[in-house]
Amino acid sequence: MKIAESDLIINPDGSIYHLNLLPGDVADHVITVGDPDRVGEVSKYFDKIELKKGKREFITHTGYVGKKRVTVLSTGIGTDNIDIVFNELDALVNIDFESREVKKHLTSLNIIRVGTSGTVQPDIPVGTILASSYGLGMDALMNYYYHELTGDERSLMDDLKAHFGHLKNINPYLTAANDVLLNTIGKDMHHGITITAPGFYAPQGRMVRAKNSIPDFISLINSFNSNQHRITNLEMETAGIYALAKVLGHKALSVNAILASRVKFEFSSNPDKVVEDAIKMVLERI
Ligand code: R1P
Repeated sequence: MKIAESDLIINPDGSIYHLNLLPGDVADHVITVGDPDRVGEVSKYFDKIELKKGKREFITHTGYVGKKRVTVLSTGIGTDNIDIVFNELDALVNIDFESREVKKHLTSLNIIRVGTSGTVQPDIPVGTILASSYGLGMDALMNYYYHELTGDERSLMDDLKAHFGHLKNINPYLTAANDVLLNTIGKDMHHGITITAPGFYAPQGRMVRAKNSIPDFISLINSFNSNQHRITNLEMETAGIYALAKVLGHKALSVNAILASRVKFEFSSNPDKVVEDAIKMVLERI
């Protein structure tokens, strides 16, 4: 079936609407980062850079790490941006832009987020590199997609719903990391459930001046425990990445550089070094 011009917008030069990329510009291994300035911090380790493109907050560099072709792309902040990036990345590899039809042979990308995050557990220090075993979305993105849970996800979700059930206006969604990526790239890292929040301040339990509607949010989060699964950290993209990757048939892993401890009230004295450690670890293992 032909996809309408209004549903899949292709620019006059044949590139996809927001990412400004042509089919062929994207490698099978994609690293996503929130901050556009972090794209160069990743690609400086490439042995060869093949292309640099961008539009708005979506900056892309594609090149080679050894013989492996890798794309690094900035998403900006939040799952609203993840909606755009994941649908457009998928279209670039799985839709024929000439016929506007889905290709017969689909490509499954390996997508690794390298982002920053705050821990909610006292035994996870600032400076830790943590791989998200699950993404728990407190945002609304997956209310708009058909999203089925596996057996494991369903039983964990039942316990999470019991724990967070009193938050009537929030409809959380849960997706597991890709197992293979978790056990290769995420090997030897801390693992845990990552909460994806729809904001940075009250949605992550911070209070500056406006009053929070959910009291003791961090205690509510870090007291959850179900069969050794606990919530380890907070950020703003992982759950959307895991859920949309699954819906679209891609593999995803979120690697978090822990810059803040929300229980020890600390922030890293050298955040760039923590992020650099995470970047190097991912590039060595990709
Ligand atoms: C908030 O400061 C931003 O930092 C984290 C959050 O997920 C959010 O995007 O990740 P990045 O450092 O990858 O942007």
